[in-house]
Amino acid sequence: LTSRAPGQSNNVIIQLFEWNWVSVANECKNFIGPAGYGYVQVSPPQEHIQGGQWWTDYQPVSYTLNSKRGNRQQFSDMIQACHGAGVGVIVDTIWNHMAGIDSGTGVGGTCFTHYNYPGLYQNDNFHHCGLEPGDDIVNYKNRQEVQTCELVNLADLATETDYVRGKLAAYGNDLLSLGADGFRLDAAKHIPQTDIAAILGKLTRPPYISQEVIFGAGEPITPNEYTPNGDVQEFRYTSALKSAFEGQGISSLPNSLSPSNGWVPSDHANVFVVNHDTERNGQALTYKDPNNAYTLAHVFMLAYPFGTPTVLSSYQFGGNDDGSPNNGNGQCSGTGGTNGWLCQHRWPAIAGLVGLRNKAFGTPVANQVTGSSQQIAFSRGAVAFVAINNDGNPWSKTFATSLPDGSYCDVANGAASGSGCTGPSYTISGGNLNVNIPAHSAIALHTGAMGDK
Ligand code: LAG
Ligand code: CA
Repeated sequence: LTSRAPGQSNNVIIQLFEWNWVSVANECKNFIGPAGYGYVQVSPPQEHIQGGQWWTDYQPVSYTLNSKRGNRQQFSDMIQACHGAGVGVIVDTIWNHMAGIDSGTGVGGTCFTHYNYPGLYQNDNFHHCGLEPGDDIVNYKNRQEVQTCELVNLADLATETDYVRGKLAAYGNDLLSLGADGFRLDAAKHIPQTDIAAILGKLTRPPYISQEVIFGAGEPITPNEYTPNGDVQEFRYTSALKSAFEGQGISSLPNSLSPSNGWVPSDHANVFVVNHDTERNGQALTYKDPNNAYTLAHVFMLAYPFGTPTVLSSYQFGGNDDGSPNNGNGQCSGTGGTNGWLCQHRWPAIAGLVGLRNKAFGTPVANQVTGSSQQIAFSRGAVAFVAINNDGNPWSKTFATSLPDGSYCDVANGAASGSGCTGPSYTISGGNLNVNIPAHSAIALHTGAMGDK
């Protein structure tokens, strides 16, 4: 699948966190393709340590495609099924490290110790940075320490060596041979940018790349230095959404996206309201937040043109370590999830705004207005209009929209269906929308979802 690339329309990614391969394949066909999403990002497919926690997946023990999510055949079938539905597959790929535990047997039967993976890596293929105790990273202000010591005790690969680069590229090429379209490079900050570039240079074709480089104030390693390799995840976007929706105000969000802010530029930024780590560490809005802020933040992310957006689709959890429900079998029902799954990608406001984003692709923001600091509205060219009211009071106003006159379905609260709408509809007259927007809600209209077709 090469017709869709980030930077083109239909580029929204869904992170299907912990969904097994069979369930991803089904969901690509049943919903994701028809809804106009561009990609799914799937959990790491390589063999990993045993255990019930979700994070076992981030402790590789071999590059055999045997994981809790399924086997090689199921992984390959999933890619074909998603491609058949017009959806690309981005693979969460771990190039920085192997396991963190001292020894064990992987889910595919591979026996290993911390620095010995038979036939693959031995002691010399790892960094031993010499920091006491345990070689763990402590000081993020020290570049060499961050890249050659251990991230939470995970055995750190010597990515400067040809041997290790060859193994990592071979793994990447295996994924590509099965049709993978992109890689999310886990812990990219812990690998020098030039090491990643060297590994990418050994690939048989260039995949879409999204690198996890978490910005830290005062740290020497910056997200921007990784842009020569591809996209970089901009965690400052996640933080900005959280603080804006939780009090600072959403009316000034567009200012924080200006090119002068030092963030990864729009054409290299991969952004999200939340990912699987920030969902657990308090650094992002989550499905547990009150007042609809989580959903409204998605409306903003999808409507306002900045970066390549990823929508996390996850599951309800109590403890931070809880693995996925239902044996990893992702399940949705109608406009939501079932059996513990949340299926955020099906929520009307999120799926509806993906349609709006695709329709508005390439059009500029116009008619931007604010009310209180928690209210913002704007149109996209002459095809879409969005108003977000994160205030505790209603927002009553006549908005200029630039939309053609007619009746529109509100895709933040329903969808077009046949000749009508499943939710509210609004009339544009003389290009204007006269409306009373309730507290903590949004309205989204576009020419691809008219109510009087
Ligand atoms: C990532 N990005 O850089 C992932 O997004 C993140 O989810 C991964 O951590 C991390 N890097 C390593 O790939 C996750 C959990 C950690 C977990 C780790 C390895 O957030 O909590 O660590 O995966 O499984 C766990 C224990 C640690 C222990 C470590 C090694 O929580 O206490 O030291 O395993 O045994
Ligand atoms: Ca490293």
